[in-house]
Amino acid sequence: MVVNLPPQYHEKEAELKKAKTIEEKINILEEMLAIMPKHKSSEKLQALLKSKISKYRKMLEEQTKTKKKSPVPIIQKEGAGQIGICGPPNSGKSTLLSKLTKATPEIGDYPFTTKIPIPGMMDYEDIKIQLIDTPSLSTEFTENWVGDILRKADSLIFLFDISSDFLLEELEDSIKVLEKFKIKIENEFVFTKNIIWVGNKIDIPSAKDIKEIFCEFYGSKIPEFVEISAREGINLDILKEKMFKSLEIIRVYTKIPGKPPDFESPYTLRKNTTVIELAEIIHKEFVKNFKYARLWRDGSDKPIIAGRDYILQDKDIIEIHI
Ligand SMILES: Nc1nc2c(ncn2[C@@H]2O[C@H](COP(=O)(O)OP(=O)(O)OP(=O)(O)O)[C@@H](O)[C@H]2O)c(=O)[nH]1
Ligand SMILES: [Mg+2]
Repeated sequence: MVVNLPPQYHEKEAELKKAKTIEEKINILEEMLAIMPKHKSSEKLQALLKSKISKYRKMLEEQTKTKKKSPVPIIQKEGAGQIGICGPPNSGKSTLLSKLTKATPEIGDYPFTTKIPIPGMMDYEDIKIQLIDTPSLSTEFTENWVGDILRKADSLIFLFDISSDFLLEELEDSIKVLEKFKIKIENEFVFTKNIIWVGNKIDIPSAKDIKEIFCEFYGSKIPEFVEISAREGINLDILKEKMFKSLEIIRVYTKIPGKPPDFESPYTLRKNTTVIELAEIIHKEFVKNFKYARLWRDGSDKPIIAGRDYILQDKDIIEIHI
């Protein structure tokens, strides 16, 4: 039997195809059911819609159940600093983690491949930096624990796909999530953490044109961004250096008088740490009986005589005298 359906029904049908969430699908199906003429000829179609609605309701129930059950993942900090990798879906976050560490995250050419945070340790010269790959940022799907992980990290990489035709939408949507997570200040392009902006997939030819559009919209807001190809390994050394700088830490090597410096295990300290603060970390005795420190800087073989409040710099070699 032919069912005479009003034009609004077909419009809803088209909407249904585009609907992303289960909730949206249920709403549209209910509207379709309401629009449909209620007579004998449409009984079969009505039943079909009803069964679809009940199927989606079940899926929704399951989803809420698993959401409630899944514990919030916690990642213990390791190494000299922790950097969270975040960004829009499919931008290459897991690929980047796999290139910079020994971790083997799942990589897929579809969005939302990563469901749980994956840590990995990256070698940077003589220290190790912990990276965490996270599920992508989307206003619809990202769970709140992703925000916890990103807030706790020492700094962040925001990785976007600079060859994507939907780049501006993707950026806007992900940045909205950072706002919800209180990592971005509301209505301002200001962030509560050090963020390294990274455009990935520059090996794809379309990246050139899309970069122009990106610069037009974001150029004044993000004056500096690194262009890389995670897959082809382009500019990863530049990125690694930026990652180290984003942590705002320094390495200091200690030395016992008359012996060579210990280059094996540097102390990693906050920028602007003083000689006496380091002495405190090494041993209380050094603080109590501190006289002076001999300090070698920038590869010079002439030591500087440094007092308690002398500010240390990256790669200083220090000998504390008591
Ligand atoms: N051409 C090119 N493709 C890349 C590059 N980096 C990643 N890809 C591809 O992009 C797709 C997505 O990569 P993933 O590393 O899974 O991306 P993701 O950001 O972790 O994705 P989700 O976890 O789903 O959000 C895969 O097909 C990768 O092979 C790159 O530098 N160049
Ligand atoms: Mg991933």
